[in-house]
Amino acid sequence: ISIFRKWGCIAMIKLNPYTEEARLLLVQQVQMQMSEARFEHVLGVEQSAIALAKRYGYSVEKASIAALTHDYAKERSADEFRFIIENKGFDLNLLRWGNAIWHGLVGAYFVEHELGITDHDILEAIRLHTTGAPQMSLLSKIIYVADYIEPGRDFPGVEEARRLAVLDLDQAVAFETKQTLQYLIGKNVPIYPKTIETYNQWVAKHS
Ligand code: DGI
Ligand code: FE
Ligand code: FE
Repeated sequence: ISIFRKWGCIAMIKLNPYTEEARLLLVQQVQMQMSEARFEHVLGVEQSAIALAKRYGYSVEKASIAALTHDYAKERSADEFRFIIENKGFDLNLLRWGNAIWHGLVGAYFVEHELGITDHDILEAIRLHTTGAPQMSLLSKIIYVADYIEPGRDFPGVEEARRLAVLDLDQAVAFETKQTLQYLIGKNVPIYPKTIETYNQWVAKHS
């Protein structure tokens, strides 16, 4: 299975039209890239993202594709990420960070080049799903929030995040940003500058 996951069967899939069959092929490609537990998380994010897309009037299909691919690269090796950063035009400062920051920002590169997904909104949503950003498209907000509130998540604050998500997506983005930053500071880990920019835009009160 590990050899299969590593070398096998990565295929560019035709997602337009996004039929039930096309979705299932994408689901297979994603499943091959990750553990069972992470795959369950991804399906949960898809469920939440579709609900939010319906709630806020966004394409259910694009929400599904972005959700299914948001953690596509999460189990890639550090060496693989480093290779892409060094050779495919990424900011070399990224080398000082790790999987938490790479799997979305650089992970979108794998999604584009291995799965053939070129939709800019989808790729942006993947890139921003961990850190957020001061400016986010509707899809980026949907994926950022869905990742946090999917049914499998269970941590203090998740109920409040779910409540806000149906009420006001921007408030959900702000709540999640504050919670995540507090959590990271509690662990004494370095904060990626974009995470702070997100906080300044969505949470901080400017006088
Ligand atoms: O990939 P998931 O686990 O579904 O969720 P995620 O992509 O939102 O977050 C992945 C990890 O990244 C999570 O443990 C929180 C962490 N993270 C988010 N922002 C930052 C961060 N870690 C560091 N060091 N710095 C950040 O700014
Ligand atoms: Fe992630
Ligand atoms: Fe995720």
